[in-house]
Amino acid sequence: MPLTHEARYQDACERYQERSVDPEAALEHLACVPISIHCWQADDVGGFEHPDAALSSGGIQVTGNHPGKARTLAELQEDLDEVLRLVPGRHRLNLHAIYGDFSGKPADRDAIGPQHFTAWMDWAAERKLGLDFNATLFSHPLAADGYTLSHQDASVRAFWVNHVQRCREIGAQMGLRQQSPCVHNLWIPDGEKDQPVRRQERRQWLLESLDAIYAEVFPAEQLRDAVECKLFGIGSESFVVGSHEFYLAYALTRKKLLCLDMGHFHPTESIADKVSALLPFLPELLLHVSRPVRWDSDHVVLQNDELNALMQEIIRAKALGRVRLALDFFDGSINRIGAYVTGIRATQKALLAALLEPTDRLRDLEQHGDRFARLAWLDEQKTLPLADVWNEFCLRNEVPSGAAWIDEVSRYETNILNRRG
Ligand code: RNT
Ligand code: ZN
Repeated sequence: MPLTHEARYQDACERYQERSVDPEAALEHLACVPISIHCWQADDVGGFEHPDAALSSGGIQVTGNHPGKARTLAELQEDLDEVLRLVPGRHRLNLHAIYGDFSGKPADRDAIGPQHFTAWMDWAAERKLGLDFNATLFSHPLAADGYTLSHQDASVRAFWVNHVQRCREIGAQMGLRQQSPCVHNLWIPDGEKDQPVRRQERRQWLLESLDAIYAEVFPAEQLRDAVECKLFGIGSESFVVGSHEFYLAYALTRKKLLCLDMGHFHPTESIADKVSALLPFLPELLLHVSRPVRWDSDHVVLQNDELNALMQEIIRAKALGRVRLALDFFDGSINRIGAYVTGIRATQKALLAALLEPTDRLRDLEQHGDRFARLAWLDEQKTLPLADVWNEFCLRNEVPSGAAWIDEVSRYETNILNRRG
């Protein structure tokens, strides 16, 4: 007779309890952590400004043409509803400015306003989802030469300053309506393929643009501002204006959130280690959970060592209240809904694994200098029955447990995605 899930969960609980870990407490904790789900995986960062818009000129790239890409706001919402059916917990939706409701009345980036996002605000309210927001400074003629807020032409800089100001207003409206602060994140593609000589001027222009953008102050209950650094991108291999040092200094002096994207650092550089290095100085961090593979920073997230280490550091620092989790990946070569669900569930599993760590015991061993036992217990932890606790979380949240969601994604592909033209 195969064991029932109940029996397995019971057994798992006992095994964690032997290590002084309470799985029930971990599940309660996990239920309170929203993941800000990026809107841009379902349509390859296309947005709705033009009927056949494709990601362009942003130093980021989507590859693949798997059928069923969302082409309209309605299709994207349909896809997101399917995603939400397959992931446990209550989450947030992270919108980019190019995803507004522009039906019939196109608006340039410097002319968008909250009215273009009423449809999303209604949609999110019905589902009790919080919204986050991002200005879009790519896929636009005024970003085509690789510079936006640090452009040499003051009128181009002013255009983009205006855009980001409008985006912050939209974010503040969202925050007001949902009674939970909207995180507005700013990433710009500015940089160059080959060795510029005006690094200093570029960074000075960016600094001035940012100060102009943030001159308007919104209540913290409505809006939180984050800035995102990067090491390099496609076409910005030699120089990125908004580097880590630049934005770290900016966030520290201007009291902004720093956004750390897991794919924006040197390949062997640990983002996990940055959590405890930055939190003594910054009020909050925003994380872009992603998976770098060679030159790409945006592969579908998996529960790998990097992700586990990141979650462990957040939990060990008791910093969940000060670290916001957002996703950032896009893959057009596989079922896009499957990509979403894989990444969201992987993020939650890594978080659960960290919540199930016998941290008190490990601390104790460390304090007593028993480094061998600390190492051994850390590795022992990896083969404990995480899956049974995870399945319990899924069942309590009425979403498929185990691998059952994979068939659901395939069914959605047959019934919905393959019928899109
Ligand atoms: C790009 C940044 C940025 C984007 C999104 C679409 O390298 O990671 O966060 O991925 O804004
Ligand atoms: Zn990012």
